[in-house]
Amino acid sequence: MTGDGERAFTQTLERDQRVEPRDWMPDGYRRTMIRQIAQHAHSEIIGMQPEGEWITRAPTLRRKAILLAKVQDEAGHGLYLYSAAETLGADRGDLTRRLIEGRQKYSSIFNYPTLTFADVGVIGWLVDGAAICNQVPLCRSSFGPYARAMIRICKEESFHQRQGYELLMTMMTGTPAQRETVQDAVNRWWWPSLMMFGPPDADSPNTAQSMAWKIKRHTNDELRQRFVDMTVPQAQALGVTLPDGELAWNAERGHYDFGAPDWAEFKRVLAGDGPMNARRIAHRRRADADGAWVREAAAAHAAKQSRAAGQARAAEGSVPA
Ligand code: BYC
Repeated sequence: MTGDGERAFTQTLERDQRVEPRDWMPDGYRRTMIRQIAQHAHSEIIGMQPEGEWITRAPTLRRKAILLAKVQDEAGHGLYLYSAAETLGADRGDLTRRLIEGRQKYSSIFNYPTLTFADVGVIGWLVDGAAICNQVPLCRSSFGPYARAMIRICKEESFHQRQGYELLMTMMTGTPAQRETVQDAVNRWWWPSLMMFGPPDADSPNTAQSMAWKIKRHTNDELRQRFVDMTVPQAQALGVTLPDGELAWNAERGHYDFGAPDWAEFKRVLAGDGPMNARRIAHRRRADADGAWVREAAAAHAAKQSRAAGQARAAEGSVPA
């Protein structure tokens, strides 16, 4: 049976079709998919915090409405992704426990503080821009529920990126102080945005296998390069400087050359020692505890409904013909 399943799995990948939850799959494939989808879901949920802090301080009603919609979208993304992980047999409560106990990761980018409203614009432009670069190829990822979730997520991320860029454009046509605020935010978020793509290929333990399984379609370095190439002209149009002295067009390669992020900092952030790690996890832990009664009530209601449905079925069955 495993032999047939394995052959079918290999054929699915060769034909560039999707692996579905009930199909046979290697244990390692299932584990990798649960790991990546869970980390992705956690990132969406934790990722609500940095911008969420600005909802009550948005400068106009229009900006507040946009920001509220964006942060709600991130919650939705987290929920589709937890559902996708559940199709592989993962338990949502267990995944949340692993997150709040520091046993599962979320994106390094959300461990930096949002100091001004310009950070909201820069997160939309750079962070959502990086997320789009990374996630558009994931729409062709080999695991069906993940690939399909990604299609909708990418559509929403495009709106997020546009709203960020539009906010920055507005600030850049404002006062000198507003322009400085934008530049300061760009300086702080540029390098962490490049780190979102993961470690350099030579230090990425999962890339080779994930590419062979067609979970990942490009390596971390390929996507990082794509992001830099896409972003430089946007920075020029905006009138901001990207804080990298080594950034230069390389005509021979047909790409921008750029400097190396501080990988020691990346490792520190992943190990839990970034500027905001402790706050992000403490907040998530509090939200989980505050929501416990809602989950208990929903579970009790579902149990009651299913008991009532069972009794109705039994009563129907006992009616003489
Ligand atoms: N941060 O072998 P590698 C959003 C981990 S949210 C933390 O290259 P892989 C948004 C990696 O997981 C969108 N950890 O791994 C939300 C692995 O961990 P393990 C977030 C990182 O998986 C709100 C280890 O390091 N996007 O858009 O082949 C507001 C070795 O790395 C990071 C996703 O989650 C990192 N930056 O490739 C605004 C995308 N990088 O094995 C916006 C989905 C690496 O120790 N994920 N690690 O458990 C992926 O595409 C891939 O998992 C990665 C890493 C490219 C991130």
